[in-house]
Amino acid sequence: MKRRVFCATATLVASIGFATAAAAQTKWDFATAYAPFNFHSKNNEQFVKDVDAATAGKLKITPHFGASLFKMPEIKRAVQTGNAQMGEFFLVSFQNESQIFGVDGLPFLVSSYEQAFKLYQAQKPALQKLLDKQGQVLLYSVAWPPQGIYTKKPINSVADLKGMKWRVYSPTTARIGELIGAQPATVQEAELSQALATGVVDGLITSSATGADNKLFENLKYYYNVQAWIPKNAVTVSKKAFNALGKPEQEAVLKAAAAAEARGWKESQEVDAKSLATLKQGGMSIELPSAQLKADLAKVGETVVKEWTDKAGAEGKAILDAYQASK
Ligand code: PCA
Repeated sequence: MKRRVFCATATLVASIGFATAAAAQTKWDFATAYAPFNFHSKNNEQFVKDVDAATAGKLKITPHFGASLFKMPEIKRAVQTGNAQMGEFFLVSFQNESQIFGVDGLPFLVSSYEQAFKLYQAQKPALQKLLDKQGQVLLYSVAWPPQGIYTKKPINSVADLKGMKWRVYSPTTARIGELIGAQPATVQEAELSQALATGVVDGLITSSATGADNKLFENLKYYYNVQAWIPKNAVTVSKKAFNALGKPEQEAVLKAAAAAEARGWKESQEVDAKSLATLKQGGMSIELPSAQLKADLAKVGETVVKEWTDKAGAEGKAILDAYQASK
């Protein structure tokens, strides 16, 4: 009997010792959806290194690239429920949850990175509030390059897009698909090459970067640089995980996040130029839209913006007003 008590105490002492050692180092999983060579992924990797250095290894973040831990549409919820402490997801994909997530997917609202950043500043308070309600802290948000149209055949007007198997990634791109008479099909970026190779889709709107990352020139021949919008990824951390950190570690995370945001926006612009060159090298024709295509797309855009504004109500209007005032 005595011996058993001794054993239990020894185990207890040992496990307390172990717990103290474990508490000295916090480990987070960081779920992301894009390949390790993608510019967002590289930026995230640098963030992880910066946090590691600033906390002297006290906070170890493991990034999981290429949707290896969770698929992109699951990542936000994974952070929300604590299944991953950190995650990166594509904001406009979540527009059905709240219109606030979709503001940077509205056609022709911004025509430069500078304007896209202003729109982000106008969106940010509502975005932070929304994510906070969902148990998350917004760490940083980085823009993809402007979105253009990839096709197999040349297009001169929206009528030429009719019947296309149109890959979509958000409620707005699905709505655009309907308005142009295409057949919308949701495909995640991680499955894009396969969907094109197998003919599930044969046209889409995305960035030069995603075109280059996925070698879209292997299946598609034209890129219309219409610069329709500049959407963003968001990187968030579970509020619970963040609050469990000591003050110095919290500060290190926020400082590294601010640096990641600035670096990411700069890199996005450089990657756009590099990716356009890669597409060209791969044999893709880089085109500017014809006057007709531009006018047709502008009309589709107007419908989409109006529908969004109706749904987004006062909060949406406040974002657009703040943006217009800051322009
Ligand atoms: N690439 C991602 C999101 C936006 C972009 O440029 C995609 O196509 O899914």
